[in-house]
Amino acid sequence: MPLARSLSVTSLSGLEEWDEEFDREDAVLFEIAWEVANKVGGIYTVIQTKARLTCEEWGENYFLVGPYMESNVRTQVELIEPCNAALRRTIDKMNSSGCKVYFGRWLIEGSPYVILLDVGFTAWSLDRWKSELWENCSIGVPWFDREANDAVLFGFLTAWLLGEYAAQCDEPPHIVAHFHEWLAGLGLVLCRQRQLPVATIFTTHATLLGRYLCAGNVDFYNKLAEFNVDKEAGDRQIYHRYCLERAAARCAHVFTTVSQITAIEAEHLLRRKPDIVTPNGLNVKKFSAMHEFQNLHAQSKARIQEFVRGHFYGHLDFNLDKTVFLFIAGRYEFSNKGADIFLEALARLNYLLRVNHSDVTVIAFFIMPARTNNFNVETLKGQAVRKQLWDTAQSVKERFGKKLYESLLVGQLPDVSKMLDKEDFTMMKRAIFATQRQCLPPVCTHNMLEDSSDSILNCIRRIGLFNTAQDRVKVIFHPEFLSSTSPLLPMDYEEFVRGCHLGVFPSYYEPWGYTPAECTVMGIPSISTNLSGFGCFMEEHIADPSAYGIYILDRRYRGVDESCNQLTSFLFQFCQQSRRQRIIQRNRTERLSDLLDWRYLGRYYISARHMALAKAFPDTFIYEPQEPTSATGFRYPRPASVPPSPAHSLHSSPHHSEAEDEEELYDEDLEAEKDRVNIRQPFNMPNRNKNQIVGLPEKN
Ligand code: G6P
Ligand code: 1S3
Repeated sequence: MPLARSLSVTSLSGLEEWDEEFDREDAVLFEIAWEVANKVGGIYTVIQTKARLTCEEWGENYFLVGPYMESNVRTQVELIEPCNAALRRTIDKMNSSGCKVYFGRWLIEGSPYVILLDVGFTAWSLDRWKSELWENCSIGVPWFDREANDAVLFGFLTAWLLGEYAAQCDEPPHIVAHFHEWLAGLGLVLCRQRQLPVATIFTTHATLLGRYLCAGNVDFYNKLAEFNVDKEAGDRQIYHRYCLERAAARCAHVFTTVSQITAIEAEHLLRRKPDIVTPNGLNVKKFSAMHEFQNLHAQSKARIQEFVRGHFYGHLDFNLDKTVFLFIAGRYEFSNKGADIFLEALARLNYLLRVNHSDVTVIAFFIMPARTNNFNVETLKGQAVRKQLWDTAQSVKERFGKKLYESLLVGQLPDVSKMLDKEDFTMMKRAIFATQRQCLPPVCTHNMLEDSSDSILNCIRRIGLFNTAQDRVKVIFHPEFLSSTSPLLPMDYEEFVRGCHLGVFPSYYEPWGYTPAECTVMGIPSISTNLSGFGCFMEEHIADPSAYGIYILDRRYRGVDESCNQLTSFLFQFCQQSRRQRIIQRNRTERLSDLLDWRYLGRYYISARHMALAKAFPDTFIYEPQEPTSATGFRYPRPASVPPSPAHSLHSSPHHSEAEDEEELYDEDLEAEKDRVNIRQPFNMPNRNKNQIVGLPEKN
């Protein structure tokens, strides 16, 4: 029956012509991760967004396996009876042996089946399982590491589940088990050690050592080959976790990671070269109206502007219509996520805008959760003052309207000088007095628990970006994830991103990087780096990324100061764009969405599964590696039209309005749509050295 298909080891090329149908009638797929129905970070997004496509492919034979967390289950999972007899017997057997295993549907797109394992309920087995782990694998897990203890329980339960399921099936099916990240990895190791009939895949989304080393001010990429990995892990007290991760990577039939750059990292730190790179995708929303995303940008921007009106009350001496909103968001890893060089570049941008007498103001948002005890009074007061001004304007308007109406009713034009009376003026003066402020608009929206040692705040203190009137760059640090129920900025993350002009993610350590990818599918330009999986991926597949609003910062060949200058110049260029240029750029950015759609990127997961099946069940599945002769892949060409430069150009008509401008843009964009590259049609590329992995120095 099934197919054979060749793949280069870490290249993304060579899959475009894939059209073979894979017979998976008697195959079952289990996907196992700690973040199934349990949001911790990026892996949740991978699994949640990919579910629809995987369900379409595997139907009733697809099961996600995760930990049972009561609060998550209450809001995200519908518990039901197991969907087939073998699974019912498996779960009954485990439950009657002292486990708590739940079955349900995860209420997300695709409604996949989930099997949830209550690790707390089997904590009584922890010591026994740890001894077994030590005896069989020589991995000792210390009692105080709660996360590692959970990994042990979850691993043993997963292996038990898979073994039991295989035993309960009348006809043994071909089981594929795909494990994500070290927390789920032990299940895989046990499957191999117990010789279960399971094809195993392990995906690492970041290596433990990579994350720790990068956060510690190490010249990571230049020293990759030199690290004494055991010692480094030991020094950081993560040796046992590292052993679990490395064992999973080494035992898997197929080992994958999310980007080429992390593939190299894994090769050095986990001592195994990934068999294939499985980049992260998203569910791309297609609007029936082509420019709906532009309208959404305008609507969301108006809401951010409202917040800014309140936040800067008393200091609104800048033109909001000429204000550009930048943002950085994500896990609070100050230098790994590049918040350090973003702040430094903002200080330099502030200087450049001032000396060039620019009329543009920049507001940079930092959305990174830290320990706080709620919003601060000054920030809340800002929104209250704004509301009061709004209410005053509304009541004066109402009284004005009433007088106007009465005057028209008696057939007279109103005497405008009498339309506002003393009471109205008093009310307005009182409202204006309320906007007087003795302090500067706050840099931080919350009371920070570790204010004096906070990295972002300390950096702001050092570079002096305090939101003064002279500053052309203002900073707002919101140390909490956004929520539509917030009394301060009631917007969810997606709405907020849509309303901004540019996402800035100058990461030093970023295996993939969902934040710039999310910007792209919403048509918002972004800055990423050639040390992030996303940045390298875009660099590889787009001829001129910056023309599409994908700015890729060089953090690989330049020193920190030079990278910072490059970032400053990206930001300064961006600030010089006219509205028309920004609209065109957004159209181009959004055109790249297809590239990040699971409908396309899901193929790499399919390949990984086929490879694993062929390795685990060689009598039934064949995998014939072929050496690729030429690198065929897709590549977005430069945009057909030259970059627009209407900022200084003159219109033939003196009354040419902005609305007319926009209509033209949309016409131009329709034309540009014809250039859209169909990524399913291979686009010829020049030959490329397959072993050269984009994102890292070539080996001598
Ligand atoms: C979208 C809207 C336009 C609006 C523009 C503002 O394109 O459709 O109506 O003028 O956004 O763009 P800007 O880059 O200035 O926020
Ligand atoms: C990891 O999450 P992180 O933000 O800690 O996994 C994500 C999903 O693969 C990835 O996008 C990110 O770069 C990694 O770092």
